[in-house]
Amino acid sequence: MGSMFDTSAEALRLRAELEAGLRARDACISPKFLYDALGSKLFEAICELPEYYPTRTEAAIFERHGGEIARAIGTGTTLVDLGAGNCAKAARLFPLLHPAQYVPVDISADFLQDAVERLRQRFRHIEMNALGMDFSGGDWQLPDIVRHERRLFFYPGSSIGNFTPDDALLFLRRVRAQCGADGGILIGIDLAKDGAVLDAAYDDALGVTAAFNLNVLRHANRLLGADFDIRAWRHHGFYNEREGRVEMHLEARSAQQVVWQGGSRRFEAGECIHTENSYKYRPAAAVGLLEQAGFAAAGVWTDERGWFAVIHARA
Ligand code: AVJ
Repeated sequence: MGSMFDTSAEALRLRAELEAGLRARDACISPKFLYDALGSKLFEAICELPEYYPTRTEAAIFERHGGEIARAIGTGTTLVDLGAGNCAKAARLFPLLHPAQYVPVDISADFLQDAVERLRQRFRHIEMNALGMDFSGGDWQLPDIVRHERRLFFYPGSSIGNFTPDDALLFLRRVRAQCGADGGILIGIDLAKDGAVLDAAYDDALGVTAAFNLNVLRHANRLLGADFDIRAWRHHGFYNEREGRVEMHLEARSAQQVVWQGGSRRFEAGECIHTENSYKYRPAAAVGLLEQAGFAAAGVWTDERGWFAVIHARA
């Protein structure tokens, strides 16, 4: 019989990436590893927190300007939902956008399948094709089942913030290249704001973000057969003003040796694993990034506090 690990090429690649990050002098784990089944649920819980404003603020923008946004885009698109998660954001747009095909894409494949199964019952007339895929690298491509006409890439929630600005540009160029005729992007981007608001949003009073961050070690234990002791690590989430980004780290509470299948690493007390960057943009910089990627920004909608922007750009 097979080993206890998934041996598909994709799984092997993910394990190699995870291991390389753990071996690096400045240890890091890509934020995509935050989203195993439990991680996706913890992120859903984060979105309910009073301190975590992005989801709520973005939803309010769609609530208030959805009609106008939908008129700018038009109906009958191929809606490609990048990082779809529970598909709730896209589902709220269905009654406005009436897409011809819905293509949710997420690295958390099982979580996504469950969500799409439920969605199919509610919207029987929309063709749906879920893709369990990692689109964080530079070489991803949509398969042929995705219609080519009028692709609208939906990238909400400021997930773009996980990329450095340079990588965000490469990512957006990749999206731009796959838009097809009359395509575009509808993207949600978190905006630069007061550091105290950001600090609270990424280090909440309940400790849900701490659990979300620490859970990446459980995921690593499962993927690599590692023996991270979760209790031996502490969550940090804060705004780094100089870099214009929120950072999440896990700090070793004590010196320890972590062992996994085929490797090990010693961490000193106080040593950190960098697990996430979340870049915050000024509106002009966000539009500039889209234009550099070859898009033409067609509409920018924000909330009254100017905390979050939804941007529609044509390919
Ligand atoms: C899903 C990447 C947009 O950066 O705000 C939430 C993830 N990390 N709390 C973000 C996250 C900590 C989130 N994104």
